[in-house]
Amino acid sequence: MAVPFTAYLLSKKGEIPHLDDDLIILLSEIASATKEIAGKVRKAGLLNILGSAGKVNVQGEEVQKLDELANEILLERIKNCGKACEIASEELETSVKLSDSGYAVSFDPLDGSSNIDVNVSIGTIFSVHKDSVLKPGRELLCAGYVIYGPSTMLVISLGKGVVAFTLDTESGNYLLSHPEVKLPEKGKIYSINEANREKWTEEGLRKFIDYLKGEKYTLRYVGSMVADVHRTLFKGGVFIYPADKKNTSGKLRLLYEASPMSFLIEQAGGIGTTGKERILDVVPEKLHQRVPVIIGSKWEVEKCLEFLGG
Ligand code: AHM
Ligand code: MG
Repeated sequence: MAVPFTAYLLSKKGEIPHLDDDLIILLSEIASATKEIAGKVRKAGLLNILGSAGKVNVQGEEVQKLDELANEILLERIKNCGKACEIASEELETSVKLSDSGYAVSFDPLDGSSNIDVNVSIGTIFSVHKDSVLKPGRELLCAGYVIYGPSTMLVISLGKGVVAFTLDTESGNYLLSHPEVKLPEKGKIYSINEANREKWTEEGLRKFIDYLKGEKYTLRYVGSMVADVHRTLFKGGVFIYPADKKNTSGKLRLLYEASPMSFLIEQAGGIGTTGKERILDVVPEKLHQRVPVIIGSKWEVEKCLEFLGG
């Protein structure tokens, strides 16, 4: 019988020193919130929750109804469980401060907004720091994501490797399905929005992508970071969202996307870099800071850095 998520966390208490009862309660609550979101995502077309909410968020992006709903579900659940001192969300301009110390949670409630209306995989990304969200990724206690795909999966790291759970829709439990997720040292896939090629600021990046083509790599790009990183974690290769003339620091947010995903990729044996420094070493200056992202298998990321001259 596969192990349910909370039972798994309880079994790891001795092994992972920072995994105390409060963190277990918090993570179980986050998992539970994502089950509620998964339920809404599955029935979205029937509940009149597709389409735009008619607002623009702090990032200047159009808010989808499901973005808003997922944000409310996570926010309420995390607040009510009483274990968080601060909550930061990609959809909120400022963080919600609840107390001076405790667990600080950052999340992107529904990543891959452009795919919501077309029934393509989307996800939730979350991470936990001690006391404040404005800390570098190397100090994370935990990071994870849930992918709402053909099956709903919860992928998480507590700083000792990566494990994955699959939602059993019959029992309503996340059950341990992948006890050890390891990234292949080298893959065959690159993932980047190549339509922006002429806008990329680094000539070395264009040369790197041409090199991969010469090496017979294939391109996969969903446009949901969760889906693209999920594939990269399991199959290897590289996912890139670079700086370009329009987005001079890239598009992806350090706190909600780059840092948690980099934590997971590193914990699975890969590398995450901005092209200039390790993503997990970037000290956030502000909540919605963006960074260029190059993450994936060791071989491809190191090769990319060679092309970038880093
Ligand atoms: P979102 O959080 O508003 O959904 O934006 C982030 C998404 C990522 O999931 C994805 O990697 C990227 O935006 C895709 O951007 P683009 O359409 O420019 O390729
Ligand atoms: Mg996002």
